[in-house]
Amino acid sequence: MGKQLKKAICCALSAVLISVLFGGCSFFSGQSDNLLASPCPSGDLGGIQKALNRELGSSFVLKYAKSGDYRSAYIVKDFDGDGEPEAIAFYGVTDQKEDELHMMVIQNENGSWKIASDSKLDGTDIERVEFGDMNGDGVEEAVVAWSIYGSPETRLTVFDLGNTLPVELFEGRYTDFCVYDLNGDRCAELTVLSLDTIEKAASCSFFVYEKGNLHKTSTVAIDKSITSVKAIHKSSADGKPALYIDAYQDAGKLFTEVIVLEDGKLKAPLFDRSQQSSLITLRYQELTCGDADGDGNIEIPCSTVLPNGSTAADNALCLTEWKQYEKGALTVRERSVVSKSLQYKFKIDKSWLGAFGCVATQKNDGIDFYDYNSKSGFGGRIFRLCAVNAETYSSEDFADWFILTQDYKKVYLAQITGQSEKLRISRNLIEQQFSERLVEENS
Ligand SMILES: [Ca+2]
Ligand SMILES: [Ca+2]
Ligand SMILES: [Ca+2]
Ligand SMILES: [Ca+2]
Repeated sequence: MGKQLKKAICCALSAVLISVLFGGCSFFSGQSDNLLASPCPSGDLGGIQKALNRELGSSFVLKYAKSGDYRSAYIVKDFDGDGEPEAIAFYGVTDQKEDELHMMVIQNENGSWKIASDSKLDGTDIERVEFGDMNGDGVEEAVVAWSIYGSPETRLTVFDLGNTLPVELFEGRYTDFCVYDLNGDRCAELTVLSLDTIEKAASCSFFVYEKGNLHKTSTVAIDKSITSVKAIHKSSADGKPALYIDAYQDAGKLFTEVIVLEDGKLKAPLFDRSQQSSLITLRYQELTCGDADGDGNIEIPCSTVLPNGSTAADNALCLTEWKQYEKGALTVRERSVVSKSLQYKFKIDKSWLGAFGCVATQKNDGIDFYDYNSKSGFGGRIFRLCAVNAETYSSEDFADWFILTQDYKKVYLAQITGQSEKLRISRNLIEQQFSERLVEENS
């Protein structure tokens, strides 16, 4: 790796870091189309920009991806596998009648950046860019998702950038997509989720590289009540690759669709064909899948409303059962009550089921736990939890509480306020069952 490259990467990283830290920098902005109006980046990134300016003058604006991991003005990567970096930049031509979207590949030749190719895309905006080696040559292809201003339709184009000119491997519509090795052959494939709001249909399709193109090899129907996708998790089920799609249903509720590959065919095992539904995982809090119990496997949060006395529906809370999909079924790995603002959870032992109720308190994202039994109903309050802003926390205000944990944002506290008929509450137990993390970081 040459000094120039290291410098370029350092610049790119520091620019991203600065923009993450200070928010306002146009380098990482999802909205800004106007980098050139802001101060030029220094060093080699400045070299890339100079190359663009030389080629295009000033009649262009850089286009930034609206979401995903690649949202900077230039993506610097080794696109052809020769060990040296190239850059791609997306830009719109401003002196045309209609906004034209282009992708430019810029190469570094003996320390100076030169335009290698310029391709016109049919859209006006970049939605997201992802990479994956789909043809197995050891170099990643680019999946460029784009849209046309004012149109709800989103499309993606897959480019092989390993040649002098970009080669288009695929182009088609998508609602969401994922680049992941779903068949375990060490090459990535493209899985495309499509919603057809007019036909009221939803499906996932699987695209595999063969002889210079991506070919659709399998499609599976999924729950058509999906209105939008919150997240697609690249994970596994039964030791094989699997996708977990967290999607919104009509009323803003989340559920999860699992996608696996069996004998080359896509399957959606949670989709009940007779009911045309996957709502077995429907939940009332905006929880996404994750590794709740820290065993390395992903779980799906499923919820049921807990007894809440006669408080307003807004203050009701759920028992969340984190279920692992394995051997064709959902198995509970952890039970917990998650605070209304999703800031912390309290793990519930199986022996507690049916013996407690919960009420959310608006102030400090609190949870009050109450005694409960099926005969006498909702009883007295047993203990309380809350999360106080670290800036405003004062120990005098919480003299009867004890601190569970704290970080630079929040102080998490608990207070024992009564006795339960069945549950043995102690400070030690509350400390054990409390967690300020809902799921492990890398899930
Ligand atoms: Ca290269
Ligand atoms: Ca490749
Ligand atoms: Ca594969
Ligand atoms: Ca787990």
